[in-house]
Amino acid sequence: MFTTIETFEAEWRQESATTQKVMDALTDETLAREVAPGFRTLGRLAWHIVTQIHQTAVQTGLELPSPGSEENVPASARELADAYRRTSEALLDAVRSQWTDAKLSETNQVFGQSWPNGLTLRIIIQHEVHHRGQMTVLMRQAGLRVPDVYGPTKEMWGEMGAPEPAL
Ligand code: NI
Repeated sequence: MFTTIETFEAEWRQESATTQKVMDALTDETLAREVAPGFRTLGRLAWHIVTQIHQTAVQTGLELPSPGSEENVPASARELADAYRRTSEALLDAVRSQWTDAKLSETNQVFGQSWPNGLTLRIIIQHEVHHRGQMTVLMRQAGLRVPDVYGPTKEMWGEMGAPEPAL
């Protein structure tokens, strides 16, 4: 869990910039791509990341604007990516303006569990990273170019003229 706002801010800026690259690579045509029949589409998965930032954070008492309901998935990739940008910035603004480091060790009921606020922030990041990984698989299957997340993509190895690393 986080014990200082400074360490959360550094990690959130890095992870949300990476998630933004993934969101920015979506297209209107690929939003409806399903994981498997009856499972979340690529658009719904992306929107779940956006709405859960807000849904989780407000349970700690943080106040930030809602991006909209989880049921109303935007049909526009641009709209979805913009909503992620606004919501990820709103979370950081809320933490920085409404909390001090001491607040991170206070506990709140989140999804029925007693979590220190610093743990809730950690879980928001892990939840996002988990679904972001699912998104990049679906994006590959949909024929989209996937941005680098924690290292170069297959395309980037080729563009760098370097042999791909052994698996
Ligand atoms: Ni989830």
